[in-house]
Amino acid sequence: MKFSVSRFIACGALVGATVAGSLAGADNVRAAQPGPNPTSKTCVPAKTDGTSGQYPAKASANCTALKTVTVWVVSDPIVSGGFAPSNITIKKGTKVTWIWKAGGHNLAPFDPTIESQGHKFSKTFTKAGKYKYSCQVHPGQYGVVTVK
Ligand SMILES: [Cu+2]
Repeated sequence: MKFSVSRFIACGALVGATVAGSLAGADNVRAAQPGPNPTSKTCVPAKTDGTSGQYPAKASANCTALKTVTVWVVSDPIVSGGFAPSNITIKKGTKVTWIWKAGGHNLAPFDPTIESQGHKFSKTFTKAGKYKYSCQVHPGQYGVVTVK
């Protein structure tokens, strides 16, 4: 499946690059344009995620039907960095995996090292609560996980 990642401009990467990519293993990640999702119609990024902020997005993506959720760490033409989806609601026991689609971002406090494109970090949330995180490189790059 081919999709354009031109909206997700990597720090220091080519603008407008088109890549062939597979979405295998991701329950909720969609390509740059929304499309049919086999597992969830609600656990999808906000339109502002990766395009213009704000972070986290105002509306929380309902990911409670999923046991694994993937969040992309992206760049953003306005904020410089973003998450997609940046605001998710999950159930206890759900494993969230962040995949760096662009380099030069971190995930404080979960994974505070600044990482390159391709890096992955996973965390299984076992307690209810609201977990805020951010990239310390880019002011305004925030995300939130609400665990019910
Ligand atoms: Cu960042």
